[in-house]
Amino acid sequence: MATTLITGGTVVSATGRANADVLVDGERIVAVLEPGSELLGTDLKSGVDTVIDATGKYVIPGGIDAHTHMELPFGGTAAIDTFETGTRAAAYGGTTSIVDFAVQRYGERVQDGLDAWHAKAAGECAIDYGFHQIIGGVDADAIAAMKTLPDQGVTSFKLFMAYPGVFYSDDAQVLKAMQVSRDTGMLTMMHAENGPAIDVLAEQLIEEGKTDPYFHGIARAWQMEEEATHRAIMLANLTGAPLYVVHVSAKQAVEQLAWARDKGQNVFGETCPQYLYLSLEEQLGASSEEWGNFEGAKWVCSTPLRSREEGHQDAMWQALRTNDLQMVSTDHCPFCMKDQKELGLGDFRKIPNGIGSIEHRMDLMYQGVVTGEITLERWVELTSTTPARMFGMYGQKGVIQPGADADIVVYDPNGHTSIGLGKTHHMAMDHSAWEGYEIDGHVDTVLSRGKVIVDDNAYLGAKGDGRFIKRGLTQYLV
Ligand code: DUC
Ligand code: ZN
Ligand code: ZN
Ligand code: ZN
Repeated sequence: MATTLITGGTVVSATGRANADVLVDGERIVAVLEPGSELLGTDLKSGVDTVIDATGKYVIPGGIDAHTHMELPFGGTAAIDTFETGTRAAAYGGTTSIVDFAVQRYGERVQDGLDAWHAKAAGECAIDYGFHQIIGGVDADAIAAMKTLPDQGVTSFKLFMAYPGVFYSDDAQVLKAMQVSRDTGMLTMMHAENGPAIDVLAEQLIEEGKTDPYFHGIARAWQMEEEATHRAIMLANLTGAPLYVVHVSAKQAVEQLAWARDKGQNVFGETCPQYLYLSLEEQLGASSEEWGNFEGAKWVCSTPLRSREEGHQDAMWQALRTNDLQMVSTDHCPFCMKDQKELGLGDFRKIPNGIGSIEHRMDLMYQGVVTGEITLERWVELTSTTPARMFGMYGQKGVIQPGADADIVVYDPNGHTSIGLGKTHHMAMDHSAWEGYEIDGHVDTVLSRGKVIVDDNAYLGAKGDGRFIKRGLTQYLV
């Protein structure tokens, strides 16, 4: 097996940093050594196949994006990144594992949805991948099928309190699914927004002629997120289900999570880069020659962007510091403006919801280190270590230690990354939600299970490198 020594760098973990060399043999890390260590009396460097010089750079466990939607069917179209394009873009950005959402839609069988996702991903991925299961209809068949998922390495499922007629579960269905979560140890992931109420508000706005993308965020008011988050917490409390709330964006929703956690309930939450950096005010002001006011459609996602004046973005950073939110995922759900987002010209309700960020999550969160929002160690924790623990992969993923998969990123704090079309954009969308963002850091080298797949902006991997990750139960509860 080929051996690689990553030498001279600062190895960063969730709990500290140290100058150390990392020795890789085949697909695994075999040693983390004091710099200049010898093996059988000789300098290690002379005995290995490849030496990667990481002097002056950070050596971190590869990023884990636990919330992605390759090819998600939505609003009469489908997310534009395939597993091939989406995972390659992830690799460029220092993400070496994803957990994508297999979809069961109304009227379909759960197992068929999961099988379809395996078929889409197998042989296509640049990096390792796991699945959560979206449950689109909680009935007796679905409940029986859900109980078989942990043995298949799918240890979490997602319900939607939003999107009536598409993915929506009512409270009765949520309750029944949470009972399965309690009985099996599977994590209940919740899209917490009051969908039926949002749909009424949206319809009223359209009737008033308020059709621009900005009104998407007005209809999806923070009260709709706070209320649904509270309801999910109480149903989880009643049933004893462990709860993970996805894409938290409202400061009031964080307050709900903090309240439940303070009482000792097993409640967790993630936010996404868009809720840390982008705002409703910027969406209102967005305009371009090509699209006019419709330019704001590029930022239509759910939960929506929130008002900066109301302080939601500051509250998200604060929650990441205080651990009221535990991790950052992208909710990568990319749609082009042309032919996709433009379906909602004249009616914001028809804009496919989603932002593509899989390539930029590690950089965008590193910028939070540069600006002093989070520490270097917290960066690693939020983007890799906690996702691994939360979703039952820790030890294999999320850490640099002997025995772990050699998923490693060499990150250059003195490098620079300019985000935008024609620059770092390897996702399939025809625009970037992050156009013009400048990052004071750079992903230099990416190893996936010991293989260098990105080096100096060059992709050296191949589709099919990535394997399915059979996940265990969340490691937060045991
Ligand atoms: N939110 C999005 O922005 N896109 C897909 C689904 C979702 O909940
Ligand atoms: Zn969602
Ligand atoms: Zn999502
Ligand atoms: Zn560089």
